[in-house]
Amino acid sequence: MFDTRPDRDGEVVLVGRSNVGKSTLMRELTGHTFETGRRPGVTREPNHFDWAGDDFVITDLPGFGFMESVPEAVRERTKTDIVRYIEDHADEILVGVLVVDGKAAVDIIDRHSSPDEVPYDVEMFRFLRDVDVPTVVAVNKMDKVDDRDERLNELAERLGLVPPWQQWQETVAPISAKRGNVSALTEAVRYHLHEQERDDLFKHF
Ligand SMILES: Nc1nc2c(ncn2[C@@H]2O[C@H](COP(=O)(O)OP(=O)(O)O)[C@@H](O)[C@H]2O)c(=O)[nH]1
Ligand SMILES: [Mg+2]
Repeated sequence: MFDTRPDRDGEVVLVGRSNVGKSTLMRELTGHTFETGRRPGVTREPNHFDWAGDDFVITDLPGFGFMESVPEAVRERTKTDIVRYIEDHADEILVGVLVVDGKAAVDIIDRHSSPDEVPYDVEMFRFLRDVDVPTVVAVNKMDKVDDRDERLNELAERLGLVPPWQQWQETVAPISAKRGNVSALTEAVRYHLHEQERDDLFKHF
């Protein structure tokens, strides 16, 4: 599994639950159409997109999560594969983009919070930071959210980021991939690229 990665030194990864809009975002960032909204949770291979002559790749990791059609064992294996991929390539990964559904994320996090369970999105956010991958949470589907600031503050708080969310614009990026409104994300990604002296990659964002 996961042996399809092109040999590139710089990488941005998208990670998140199934159906949050990773493939739609990938299309928005690359101009290339990937399969969206079909057989969610079933695709287990990453989608890589790279450019001839550029030492850079964007990777859409397989969706993890809540589809009932996906057996528990497959879900666990997918999660393990994702974690291992990120660990193996942490040195090359310039930015990790955790994509969440802005309408559903807080409810899902709360439903899975208990003394012995850390919700997947929170766990993945902490993991990315633990392995020193600069992380941006792309809060997608904001076109469906009415109480924007309230939702974003709640989400920030669940991630351990003290509200107001506006203090965290390098980390919390409200977007609508489907509507082509991703500028908050591209600005946050550029911030982290700049921090790593990779302004040469701005042309992709
Ligand atoms: N309303 C809305 N729907 C979106 C947005 N982005 C993606 N979707 C829809 O969410 C569904 C899942 O998208 P997809 O990109 O396949 O998600 P993935 O499983 O994370 O790759 C599709 O029906 C998309 O059209 C968005 O910004 N707003
Ligand atoms: Mg997808």
